[in-house]
Amino acid sequence: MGKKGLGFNSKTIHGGQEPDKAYGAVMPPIYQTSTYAQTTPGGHKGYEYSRSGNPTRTALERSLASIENGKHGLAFASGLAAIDAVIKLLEPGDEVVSTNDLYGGSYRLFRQVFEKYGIGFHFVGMQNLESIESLINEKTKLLWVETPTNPMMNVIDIRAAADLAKKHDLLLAVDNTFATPYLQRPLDMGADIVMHSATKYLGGHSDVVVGALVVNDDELAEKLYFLQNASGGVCGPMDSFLVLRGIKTLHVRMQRHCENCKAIAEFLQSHPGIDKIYWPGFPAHPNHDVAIRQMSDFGGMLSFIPKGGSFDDAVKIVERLQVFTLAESLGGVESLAGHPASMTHASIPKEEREKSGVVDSLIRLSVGIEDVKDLIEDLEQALL
Ligand code: P1T
Repeated sequence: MGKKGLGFNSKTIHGGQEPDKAYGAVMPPIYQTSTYAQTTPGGHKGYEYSRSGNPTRTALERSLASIENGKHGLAFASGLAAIDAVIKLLEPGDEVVSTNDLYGGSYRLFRQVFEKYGIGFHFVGMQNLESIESLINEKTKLLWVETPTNPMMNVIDIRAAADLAKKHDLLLAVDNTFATPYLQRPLDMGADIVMHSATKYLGGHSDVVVGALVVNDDELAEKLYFLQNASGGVCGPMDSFLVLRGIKTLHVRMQRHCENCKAIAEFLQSHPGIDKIYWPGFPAHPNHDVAIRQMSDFGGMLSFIPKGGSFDDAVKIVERLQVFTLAESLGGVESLAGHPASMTHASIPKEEREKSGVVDSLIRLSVGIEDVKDLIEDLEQALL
């Protein structure tokens, strides 16, 4: 049947991949080179300079396109470099409507970098389509959706957002970092651009910082490729190799992340020291139905608020954890705990942050793939 009709679990391993042409290496070699010999000016074998293209990066870009069911993949130096390229598609005077609950670094890039260049941003709770639509005007060019959101775990209906984008002739970009294509494939649901911090689940081992975009449209791909090369925030060959290697186990890791996270969500729900838990797998989660419709499971992330709920209470809990590491980032094999108000979301003004629920006592967990009993025991002792 060839490689065309492969299922997702086979695509993570084979999608877009071929043995290396030079010696048949099964794993893509790390072409650690900045440049390529030419026989005559312009006489090269497809690569001339590693900002414009590198065979290891191409291997990653093909894999990314394959797992997201897209035509074109682009790999960047970080998730933020990938977002930067998307916003550079716009012109001064254009506007973006974005989720109000999103990674603090994305918010900082929008507000503190691109607003200076005359691009306007509106932030809104996107669970309600009317609230998105009320912000759309003739200047609006892009909907920026993160789902599930970081860190409040809201789930946004991608198909509904795609319908809205089509109706108003807007681009729809979906940050698929939390879900990964194992759980949801936004291009299949009508998105124009899917974005990743590949630093997280795609890399999967907390050893690399990489970003990704995947699109179907040839013209859009051409524009993004131009920006990738012209601005230069490209993914290096070693990092490309690491993410490719990570992707090969994405499906088995995600399965365990989801299982462990569910067990921890249920443990926290039964714990008397917990006030609120944000995890889309609970039937009481306000977007549970959308999550069931568009995701194949609920992922490895959750957030919670301990009873008492002060900044200091939350800090004491995360300091007591021993198997969970207190650290920024997520999506690695090891479990991490974070305190968004002082860490990942500190660049969002307190007033803004609290409007979307990111209060001082919120704790975020990236549940790893360790023995879940060890994770639960760790939380038990930290919550005392
Ligand atoms: O860190 P970088 O690879 O540049 O990706 C930025 C980014 C974009 N989108 C989402 C949803 C993210 O979570 C991130 C990075 N987030 C963290 C570092 C964090 O701890 O939340």
